[in-house]
Amino acid sequence: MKNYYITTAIAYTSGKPHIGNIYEIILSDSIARFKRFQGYNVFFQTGTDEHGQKIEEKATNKNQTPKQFVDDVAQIIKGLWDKANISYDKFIRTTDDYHEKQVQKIFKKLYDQGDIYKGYYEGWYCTPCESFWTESQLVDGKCPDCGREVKKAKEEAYFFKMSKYADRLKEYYNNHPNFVLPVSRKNEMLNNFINKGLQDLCVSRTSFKWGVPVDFDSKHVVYVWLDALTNYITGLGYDVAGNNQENFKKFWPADLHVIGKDIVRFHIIYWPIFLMALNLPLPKQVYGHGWLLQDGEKMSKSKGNVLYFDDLAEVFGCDAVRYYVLSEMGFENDGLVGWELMTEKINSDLANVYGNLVSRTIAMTNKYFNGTVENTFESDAVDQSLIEVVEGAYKKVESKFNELKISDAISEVMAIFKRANKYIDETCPWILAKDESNLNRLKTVLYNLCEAITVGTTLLAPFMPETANKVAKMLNTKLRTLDNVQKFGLEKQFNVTNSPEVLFPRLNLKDVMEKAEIIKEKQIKEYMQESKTEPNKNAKTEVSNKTENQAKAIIDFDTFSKAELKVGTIVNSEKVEGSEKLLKNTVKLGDEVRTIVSGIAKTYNPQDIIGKQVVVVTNLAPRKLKGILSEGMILCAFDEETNNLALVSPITEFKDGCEVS
Ligand code: ME8
Repeated sequence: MKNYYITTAIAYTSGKPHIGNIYEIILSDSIARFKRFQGYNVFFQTGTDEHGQKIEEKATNKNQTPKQFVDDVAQIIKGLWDKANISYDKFIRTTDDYHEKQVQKIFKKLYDQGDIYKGYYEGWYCTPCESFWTESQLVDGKCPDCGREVKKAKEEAYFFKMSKYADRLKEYYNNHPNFVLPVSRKNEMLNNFINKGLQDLCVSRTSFKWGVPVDFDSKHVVYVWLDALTNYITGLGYDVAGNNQENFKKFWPADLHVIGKDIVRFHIIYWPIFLMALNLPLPKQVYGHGWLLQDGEKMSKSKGNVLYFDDLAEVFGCDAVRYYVLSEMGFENDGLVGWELMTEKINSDLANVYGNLVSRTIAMTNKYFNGTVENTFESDAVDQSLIEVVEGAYKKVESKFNELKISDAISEVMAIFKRANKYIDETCPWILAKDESNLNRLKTVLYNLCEAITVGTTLLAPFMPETANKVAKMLNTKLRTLDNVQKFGLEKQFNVTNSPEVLFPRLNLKDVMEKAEIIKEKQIKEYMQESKTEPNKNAKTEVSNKTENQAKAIIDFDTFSKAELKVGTIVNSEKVEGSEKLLKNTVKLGDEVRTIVSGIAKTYNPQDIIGKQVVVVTNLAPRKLKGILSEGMILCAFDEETNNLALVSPITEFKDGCEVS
C-alpha cells in the first residue's frame, strides 16, 4: 500500500481559532479522506504551536503559567477539531516532551556543524509575529507582515546561515515545478526574498522564557518557527541521533504541507533549508491556500466580526459549514464567509439540490413501492445521460483533487445531484405513477435515482462524512468502494427508510440573523471581559492610535470608505443615570433601531432632540458606556476653544437609513 503523509499548519494557542484557521484543517481532512478512499495508507497530522512571547504575555495577564494557558487552549482547539469531524492520525503539541527534546538536539547539531553561530541582533521586533526586522524591511515604520507596531531591540542571539543554502533551494524549485502551489506564491517568494539575497535568520531569543531552551546556553530559547516547523518530523518520530521511529521511515518526506498564504515564506524557504542542513529529503509539495474573509474583511475580535466553527455549526450543522468553506474557497483566491452568504449557499446547494433530491427520491420510493425498488431494466434514452454523468464523476473528482482544486472537486460531485434532479423533471415519476403499465419503468427511474445518489454520496463523503453515512443508512446501502464507484447499476435493490430525516431544512434568513446577533453580542461581551484582564496591549494600541489620529494624517479614499455613515432619526432619548455627560438615544436607521450613547447631555435636553435627524457611524465596534451597550456613534461638530457642540444633520429631511458618503 502506498503511504501518504499530509499535514496542516499547527495552530497558535494564543486563543480560540476562527473559521479561517479551521478551514485549512477541514480542507486537509477532505484530502486525507479522499486519499484513504483511494487506498493510500494515510498519516494525517495536525496540532498546536504553543511557545512564544505572545503566549507568555497572555498567560501572565490571566495569572496562569504559560503551560496552564496552552493546556486550556489546546483543549479548546482539539475539541473544535473533533466537532468538525477531523480524522487526524496525530495531534502534536510543541510542548510534547519528545518534540522539545528533539528540537534541542536539532539546534545543537546545527550549531555543532556550523550552520548556527552566535552573534548580536539589533533591529526592530514585532511581538505578535515574533520576528526581527531591519529598518529597511519595515513598511511605514511598522511590521511588514502584520502592520503592527514594532519595538527597538538588541539581543545576543544565534543565527542560521541561510544564504549558504540559497542556490540549492533555487535548484530544488527548478527541478520540482510543483513543489509550491499555486505557483504564483513561489514567484512572490523568489522575487521578494530569495533573489534579493537571503539574510541570516535569527533563531534564538533571550527576551522571554516561554520556549524550548537552548540546552547549551540557557539564556536562550529556540526561535518559535524553528521549533514549530520541526513538528512535521518529530511527530513522525524523527530522531537526530538516527534512531528514527517506524512512522518516520514510512512517511517522510511529507507528500503535502497544507498552509495559509501568510506563512508560505516559512515553509518554502526556512523549512526546506533546515531540512537540507539536517540532510533530510524535502517535502514533495506545499500548498498555500487563500484566506477566508468575513464579508471581505480580515476577521478580528476587536471588530466583533470573528466567526467560529462551533457557532456556525450550531446554526447550520457541521457538514453544512464544511461544505460551505470548501466550496467557497477557490484554489488561489481568497473566499468570503458571512451569515447571509452561508444561508444563501446552504439553501441553494444543500437544501434545494442535494437534500431535495434525497428526500424526493425516498418519498416517491415509499409512496409508489412501499420503499423497495430494483432495476427492471425498462430503460429509456434519457437514462444514458444520467448514467454517463454518474460513471464519469470519479475521474473528474480525482483529477481536481490531484490539482488540489478542492472546490472544483465538490462542484463535480454536485453536478451528479443536479443531473439527477433534472432526470426527475425529465422522467416525471408522478405522471408515470398514474398508469399501471408504467410501473416497471417507474421502478427503474427510482432505482436509477438511488444509484446516482449512492455514487454521488460516496464522492461527497470526504467533504461531508456524517451526511454521507446518514444518506447511506437512509437508502439502506453501503457507500461504494474505489473499485465500484465508477459503475452504475451495482445494487440489486434499494430498501429505503420510511422515516427519512430532513437533511438540510431550508433556512430562514431572518431567523439566522437573529441567532447571529445573539452570538455577536456574546462575543463582544467576551471580548470586553478579556480586555479587562488584558489591560496592556489593546489599551496601549488604542491610545497610541488616538494620538496618531490627532495628527490627522492624510488618508486615502479606501480608508475613508471603510466608515459606514447613515442618516437616522432619534426616536427616544433619556439621561444616563450617574452621568452628567451621557444621553442614551434610540435611533431609527431604516428598518433597524439602535441604542447609541452620546456625550451630549451638557448641550441637549433629551426632549429637544427627539425627532431630530442625525448622522451615525454605524460600523464602529459596539462598546459599553456606563453599562449600556452603545451600537454606533452620532456625529457632532465640536469647538475645542468654546466647548460648543452641535449635532450634525442633513440640510433637508432625509429617509432614515440612507448612506452618507
Ligand atoms: O500561523 N483564512 O498559526 P495560526 C484562512 N502557528 N486561513 C487562515 C486565516 C483565514 N482568515 N487566518 C489564518 C500559525 N489562517 C503558525 C503555524 S506551522 C509550523 C506554524 C491560517 O494559528 C494560517 O495561514 O496563526 C495558518 O496556515 C493557519 O491558519 C494557522 O494559523
